Amino acid sequence: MRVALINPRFRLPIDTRTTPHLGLAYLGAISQRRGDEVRIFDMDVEDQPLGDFLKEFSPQLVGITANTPQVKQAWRTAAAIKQWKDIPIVLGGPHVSVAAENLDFESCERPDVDMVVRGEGEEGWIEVSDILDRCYQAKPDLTARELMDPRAGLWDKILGIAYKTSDRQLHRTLDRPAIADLDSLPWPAYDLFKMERYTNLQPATDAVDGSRSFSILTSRGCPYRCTFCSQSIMPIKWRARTPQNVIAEWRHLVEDLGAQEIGVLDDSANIRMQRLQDLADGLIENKLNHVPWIFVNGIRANLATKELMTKLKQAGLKRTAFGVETGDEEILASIDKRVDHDTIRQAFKVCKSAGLETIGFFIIGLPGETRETMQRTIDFACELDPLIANFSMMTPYPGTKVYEIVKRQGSMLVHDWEDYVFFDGKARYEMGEMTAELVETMWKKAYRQFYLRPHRVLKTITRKDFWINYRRTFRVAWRTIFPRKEKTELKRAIEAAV
Ligand code: B12
Ligand code: SF4
Repeated sequence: MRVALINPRFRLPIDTRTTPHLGLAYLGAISQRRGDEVRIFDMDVEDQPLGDFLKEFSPQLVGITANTPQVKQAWRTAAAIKQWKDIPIVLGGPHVSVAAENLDFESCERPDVDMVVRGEGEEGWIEVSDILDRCYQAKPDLTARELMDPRAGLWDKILGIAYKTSDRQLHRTLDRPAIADLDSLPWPAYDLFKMERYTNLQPATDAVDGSRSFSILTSRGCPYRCTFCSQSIMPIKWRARTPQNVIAEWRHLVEDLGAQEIGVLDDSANIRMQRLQDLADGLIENKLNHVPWIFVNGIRANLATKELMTKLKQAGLKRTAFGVETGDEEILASIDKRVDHDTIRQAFKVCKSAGLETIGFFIIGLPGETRETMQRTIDFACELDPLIANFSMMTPYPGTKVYEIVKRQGSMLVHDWEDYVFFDGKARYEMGEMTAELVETMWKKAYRQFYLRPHRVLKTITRKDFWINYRRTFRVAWRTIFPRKEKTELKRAIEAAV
């Protein structure tokens, strides 16, 4: 069967980097293993018009990924495909997986979307593909309308999906359990991407050629549930691949694909510290520790011991992120982060003494914030002094506790999913004494206060990475402080690309 996987075009209003979509890379790999002919069409880097791609490849099944700001573009893409031919179109990804807010149905209600796969997609995707393949073998020119005929009853046994039958009725099946054995999954199919068109994954190393920068996922899920974190994809059950399985993929990235850096994308890689120790030993024993790697997303500060971080440094770890979120004790307790400031201080100290670079993720505008609490966050960032401080404007994603709180007690300022991004300097909601103006002022102050301290400026301009990429760095800094006002123009440009 010919299968196309699409990443709908969605560039942030700042000069963002592009990186192969790991979710699509996994789905592509699993379709390849099934024996399908697979193409990934990443509209962020493609120059071929969608129509030409469809005519040339003539897919029989299309899967489109969608996080929240991308979902409308996913619908537009689906509409363009249906105009070409009535083939089945399936959506997946973080946005459409929020069944609690009926966001699976929101997409299925669109005339051009047939089905949504919620959560981790591999198993559902294969079951859908198996059924379709059997149907196509019996009748190669089947249309989606025929496949979605309620009398055919093809879909009701597949867990974790929502779909629309051709009588326009919406259906939802029970959630699918988490994938138990992650070692059973194939490795992401990087051969399906035009690797030379990508930059590297922010906030990884600047100096690395995008086609030599790879991501890896060594575990899935997170046992915590911070109130602001969108966890619609990964169930609360944390699962890990075995160190042997991870090392085999690592070797493939380094030796076959020439990786110059590797970004570990796990939500919480250090839940089991012994596993990471074993992984580190394996990287050292297998002489894979010469390629620098980074914990891109943050590891738990309460599980970052000196022993572990020193061993990871020996294993090639160059930089690690921590989700610090806030400098205020009460706000920290209110977001269920389950860590305290002294533990965070200790984690940064341990990393620095082990010779590791650090990244701190901070949020400006959490529920209950005041000017003083936001200032405490900025001051705490300066005290920790990571190499990179990233301040996000609190954006309440559907399905999170913050979203519930804001719906009940505040007022949302955004009503368009395309505006659910957090780097364009605009407050997303107001609540209590937290006005949009205050949050926006404090967000800009955060960047200014952190990066314009004299020792910081000196540190920045004496780094080699900075000079290799200084044009881009200035552009991003400028766009961060002065975002493009003509958002509509940006949206028009994106829409025109379909
Ligand atoms: C790496 C990353 C990025 C990277 C790369 C994103 C990318 N294209 O992959 C960058 C830095 C660019 C990025 C940017 C943003 N990100 Co981001 N990102 C992540 C992160 C940390 C890992 C993504 C990943 O690779 N996961 C592992 C793979 C295997 O999972 P997956 O991609 O979700 O795919 C699986 C399922 O979703 C499903 N699936 C996905 N697509 C499809 C399609 C079909 C047809 C099917 C059947 C199934 C399916 O099956 C896949 C395999 O199991 C996640 C956190 C997380 N835990 O996932 C956040 C996350 C996806 N990001 C998030 C957000 C908010 C953003 C931004 C909007 C932030 C912003 N700046 O404003 C932007 C949006 C950028 C854009 N262009 O869309 C949120 C999304 C929340 C939401 N409701 O949409 C997440 C979940 C973080 C969080 N916990 O809040 N991100
Ligand atoms: S912020 Fe980090 S620790 Fe908290 S739920 Fe999300 S991934 Fe887990």
